[in-house]
Amino acid sequence: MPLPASLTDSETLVAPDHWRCVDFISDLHLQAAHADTYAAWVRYMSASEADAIFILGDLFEAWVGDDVLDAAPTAQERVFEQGCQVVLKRAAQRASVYFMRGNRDFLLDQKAAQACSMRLLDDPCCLDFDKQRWLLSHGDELCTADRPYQAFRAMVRGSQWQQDFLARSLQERQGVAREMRAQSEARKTRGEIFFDVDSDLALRWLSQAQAQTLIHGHTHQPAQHALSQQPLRSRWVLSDWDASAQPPRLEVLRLCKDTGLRRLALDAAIKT
Ligand SMILES: [Mn+2]
Repeated sequence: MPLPASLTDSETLVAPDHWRCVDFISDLHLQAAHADTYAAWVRYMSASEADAIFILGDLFEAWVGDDVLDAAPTAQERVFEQGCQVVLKRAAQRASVYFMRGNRDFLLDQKAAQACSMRLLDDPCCLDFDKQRWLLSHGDELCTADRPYQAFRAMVRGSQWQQDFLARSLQERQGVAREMRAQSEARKTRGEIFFDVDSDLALRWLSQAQAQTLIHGHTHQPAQHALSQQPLRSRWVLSDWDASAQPPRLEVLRLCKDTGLRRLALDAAIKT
């Protein structure tokens, strides 16, 4: 499997000196129907102590095109989309907010990013912070054993498919997105095998990027994996968010100059 083009002429973000802490979150799967998780995210975005917030994909359960921001068909959806926009813009006044597309919100583009004051990141990309290089990715591209998904991904990331899809009406696109989610739920209920990140490929990405640590989401399997000792390489997996789970899953991965990487529960991550 070749390395992604974006890694070979890799986008590297150099953190400004004054940044002390940066946060990573992903897989919030925000949607109008899940008010609790949305409310928790609003609390987090309005009071995080970090200098920068990196959203590594699947912020939204679905994103069918940037026109949802001004043309969502139902009042509930309009309130939700516009609420998200306000929350992101406010957060961007205090911190730098970065967004990388996930497999659910891969259609979020420059127009919405600008309207929400987020800076779009390539997947993968590098962050130089605290004298180290960190490799950031959503993570779905690394789950190579899931061949049907990789074929689907290659199709929907192509410009022709996206042009055709975006040419359809908003209602039609939402119908397609609902169908895709139902299929994915059905696969989960049937207990189809769970695919994880390919460790060898993760190591190759790291060595190519000359980074020590990969930070990604997507698999909803929060953990820290040692990939190699010499040189020291590891990957940290972000948790998904679900305020209704018992116990609730609302976790932030914070990287600070003095303390390195730490997982924080929502209440520990915000100013009170
Ligand atoms: Mn995902």
